Amino acid sequence: MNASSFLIPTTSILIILTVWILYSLAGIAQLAPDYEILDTDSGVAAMHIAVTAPNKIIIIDKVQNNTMRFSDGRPVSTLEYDLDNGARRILPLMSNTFCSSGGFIANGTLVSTGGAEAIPNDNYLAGFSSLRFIDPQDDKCQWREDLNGMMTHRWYPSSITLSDGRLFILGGSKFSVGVNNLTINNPTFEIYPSDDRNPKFFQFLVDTLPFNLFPIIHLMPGPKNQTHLFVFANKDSIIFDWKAEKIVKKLPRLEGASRTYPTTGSSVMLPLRPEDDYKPIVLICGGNKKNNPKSTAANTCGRIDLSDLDKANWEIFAFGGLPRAMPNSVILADGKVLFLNGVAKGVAGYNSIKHHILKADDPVLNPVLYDDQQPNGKRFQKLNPSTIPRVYHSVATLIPNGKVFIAGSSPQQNLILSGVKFPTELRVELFSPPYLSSNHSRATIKSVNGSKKINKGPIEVNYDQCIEVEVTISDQEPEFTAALLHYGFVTHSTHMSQRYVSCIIKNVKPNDKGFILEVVMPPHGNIMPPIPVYLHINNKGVPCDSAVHLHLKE
Ligand SMILES: *[C@@H]1O[C@H](CO)[C@@H](O)[C@H](O)[C@H]1NC(C)=O
Ligand SMILES: *[C@@H]1O[C@H](CO)[C@@H](O)[C@H](O)[C@H]1NC(C)=O
Ligand SMILES: *[C@@H]1O[C@H](CO)[C@@H](O)[C@H](O)[C@H]1NC(C)=O
Ligand SMILES: *[C@@H]1O[C@H](CO)[C@@H](O)[C@H](O)[C@H]1NC(C)=O
Ligand SMILES: *[C@@H]1O[C@H](CO)[C@@H](O)[C@H](O)[C@H]1NC(C)=O
Ligand SMILES: *[C@@H]1O[C@H](CO)[C@@H](O)[C@H](O)[C@H]1NC(C)=O
Ligand SMILES: [Cu+2]
Repeated sequence: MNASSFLIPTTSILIILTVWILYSLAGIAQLAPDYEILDTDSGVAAMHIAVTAPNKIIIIDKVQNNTMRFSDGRPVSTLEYDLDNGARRILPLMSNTFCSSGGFIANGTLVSTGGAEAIPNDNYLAGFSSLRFIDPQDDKCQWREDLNGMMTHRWYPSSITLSDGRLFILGGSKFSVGVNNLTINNPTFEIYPSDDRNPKFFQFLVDTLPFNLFPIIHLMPGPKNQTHLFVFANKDSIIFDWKAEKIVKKLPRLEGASRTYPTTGSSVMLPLRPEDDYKPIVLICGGNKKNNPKSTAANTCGRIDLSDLDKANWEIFAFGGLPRAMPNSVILADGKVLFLNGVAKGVAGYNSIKHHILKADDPVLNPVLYDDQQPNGKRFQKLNPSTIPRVYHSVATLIPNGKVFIAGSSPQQNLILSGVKFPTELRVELFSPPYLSSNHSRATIKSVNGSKKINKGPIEVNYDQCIEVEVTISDQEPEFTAALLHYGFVTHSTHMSQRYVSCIIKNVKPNDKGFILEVVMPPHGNIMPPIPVYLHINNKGVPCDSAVHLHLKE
């Protein structure tokens, strides 16, 4: 071997080593398996999202200068995104969706509720009292709008599907505002559909001013026919009977930070499990003590067990060691909760370029994973960071393959793609939670209740019904669990109607190809409302490769 032929490999090894060291220092090498860029341009900024079919997500923005245009050049504000091939189908709307809520109703229709002022230049009407309907069962579905579908103006309201499959719509203000106040507050609720055209007064949203937009609502799990909701705003919470229109219980204050807009935290109803008698436990994490861009975000969570309302009280503990405002909270296929996105400093609201005001800063790039089955002190695990800051107006949701769809971040009044600290983020990421790097095999669902037509529209199932689920798997000794998930309508850190219900598996029978599982559906609509859901089958905590779309019916 002569000198020069020795030199070349040494040089290339050195280059490779240097590159590797630089990558490792930047933390990029270790990121690779967890995050992938699904798309570089979501077409519209992802302010609101809802999974509407196994491979479809509806993305709703406000009216702004989005990259996706109609043929006449007007900006698009909503579209349907295809997870399989990135196809985007434009969904025209008449009104401005900034910023709305939404949820599914019993017939499977997604309803979007409320919005903001007209944008005459782009030919959009005011959406303050609009209801918008879309039937995702239909491949060519388009929005239908009723501009006066709601009885009042609602900007930054919340919605949740009730046990009877109707939509409960709560609060908001009558016009756009940075912080809610007595003059423009809308302390009422209404239910869709309903013959009653009077909004109902809701004192709690007066008592919780000013940090009470996008209030947190969870459906109490029953018993059957119960009409109770958990409602939280600012630092306070109540159990409210929507039928009797009465407060059932005022719960103790969650001391520390405020947790709703603009001091925004995030909340989930933890997984409901038949073996625990569907014990309702609510978790709320993050927020801020002060409505101040310079204020460090809350580094605590509150957890409250609501199974005995007289004893219910908040347990307060550290939020995985990281302060965070504006987190997203995504319940994963194994029932753990992923908190991601958001900032360590500041609050929700628009930055002002003109006045050099950043409402929020110090993006938190590491998700934290919460496991309620662990003892206090061991519940959180910090995960590898993303490289993409996601501040105000970012979203995330579980999708049927067990990954997490992450999009958005849009903290300026208008779409701005460069020249500012936090430009509008159009990149879409997929995050693979730790369960996807496990070595246990993933099940494949082959049929449900005898039907092989899976994920070609939701399969109807009934409460209490025992359905046969046929799976194949390479594991000879699998340990299955089953759960129904509703992924919810996501905006402003509020994951409306998101719900996880584990299901009893009565029997597992091997057959020639795999196994037949007898899975029992939940008993009634307070456990899981009668809407489209996804059935996830896990093996040793590892999700199946694709959950199956079901529609729970009475
Ligand atoms: C909208 O974006 C286009 C580029 O996509 C730009 O040319 C135009 O000036 C923008 N309009 C406004 C009002 O910001
Ligand atoms: C579901 O109900 C909504 C609202 O009542 C209605 O607009 C829609 O057409 C219905 N969809 C189907 C598929 O029946
Ligand atoms: C409430 O907010 C509106 C909109 O910003 C503002 O015009 C009004 O003066 C405020 N009222 C009070 C009492 O602060
Ligand atoms: C629940 O309500 C339905 C219809 O309103 C009624 O038929 C049923 O008996 C009720 N069940 C219970 C447990 O109260
Ligand atoms: C999976 O298996 C590989 C090779 O056998 C091993 O190196 C790795 O640590 C395993 N991973 C987990 C999460 O158990
Ligand atoms: C499920 O299968 C059972 C037995 O074949 C049948 O009686 C039932 O109607 C099916 N349920 C649905 C919702 O298709
Ligand atoms: Cu907003």
